[in-house]
Amino acid sequence: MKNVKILMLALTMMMAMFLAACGGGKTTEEKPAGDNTDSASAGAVEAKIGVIAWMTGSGAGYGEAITNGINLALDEINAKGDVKIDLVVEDSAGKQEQALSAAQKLINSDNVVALIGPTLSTEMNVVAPEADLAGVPTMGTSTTAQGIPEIGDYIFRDSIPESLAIPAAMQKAIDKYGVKKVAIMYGNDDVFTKSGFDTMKATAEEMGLEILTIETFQKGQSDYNAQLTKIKSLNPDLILASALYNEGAVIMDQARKMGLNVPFVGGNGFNSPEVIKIAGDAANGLIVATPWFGAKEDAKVQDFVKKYTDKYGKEPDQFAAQAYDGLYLYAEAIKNAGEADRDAVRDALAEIKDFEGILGTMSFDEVGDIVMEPTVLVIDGGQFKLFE
Ligand code: 1QQ
Repeated sequence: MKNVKILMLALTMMMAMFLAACGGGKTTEEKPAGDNTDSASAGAVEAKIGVIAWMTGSGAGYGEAITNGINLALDEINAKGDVKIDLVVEDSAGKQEQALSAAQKLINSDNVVALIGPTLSTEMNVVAPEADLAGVPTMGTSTTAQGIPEIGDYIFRDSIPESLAIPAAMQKAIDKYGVKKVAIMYGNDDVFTKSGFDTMKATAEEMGLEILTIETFQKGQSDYNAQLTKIKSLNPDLILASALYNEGAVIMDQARKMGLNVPFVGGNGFNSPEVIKIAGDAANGLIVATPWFGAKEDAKVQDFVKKYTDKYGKEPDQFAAQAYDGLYLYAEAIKNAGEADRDAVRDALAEIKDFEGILGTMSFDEVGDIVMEPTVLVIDGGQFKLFE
């Protein structure tokens, strides 16, 4: 009994010594008086954030919306004064190699605390492993393919995964039109369009739909007559199309021109006003699911729509909204971390719960995916409307 008591006493003393050592570690980390490398003492935490977006070429409309959304958030955040963000923006041109060298420059030369982007999942698949290895928090605001946040602990996204959006859009379309037979079209040279296809096929099978044909295309293709002629001859009730806006809009235009007037269900890439700009009336009948709906009766949403429209002369889309909330999520994480340190910002980001953004109330799940509810929209009369 006595021996047990002595043992307990020794353990308690060892524990106390251990705790004292930990505490001592913390005090040595405190900065000496006069050191203002961390401006928290001056009121605002200063942080440099790198943005990689598709700014030139066939997907420049995505990058424009993304950087507009970020810049609007930047003005507001910096005006508030808790956090002072400095942005460094790089164009990836929608290309893997360019996205990767942009990331390397931002991480190693500009020494950013965190990254937003790149725009495409195809690009993110090469940037995220590099950023994760370097311990740089990275948030996709438009990357929706399966498996992006799973790349590593530093990788997050506030964009809606295809695996959530596509089944929601398909279910509504099936209920409304009594769909039984579908044709699928997808770009087989892009990570996002392939991932969207996997979800479309699996969901169609689960829902007991008959898949009449599966047709493929590539980025930059301009003629879809062969695929569409075959699809028309099979008489589907609905076309599932996994495409970026440029190819998606041309597909719809050519389909309508040959009298193929069935509804389309598209993924995230199709959810852009650029589709209406390119295809005009031929875009009517496109159904998509999105966390963003600009006509929502919500003060925060309407305030954002007004400020964005005043500043840029056009209405924001989902890409602008996700990017706007993305910078706000970082601002919140940096404020909570109290310092512009990559690890501290990563941890603070992972801990965000119920953040009120324009996309809704947001939290990250355990892998770094945002939890959100999609709304299903349809293009009708040349604009996105609620699909009911
Ligand atoms: C992805 C996408 C694209 C539509 C972004 C522009 O969702 O690549 O994941």
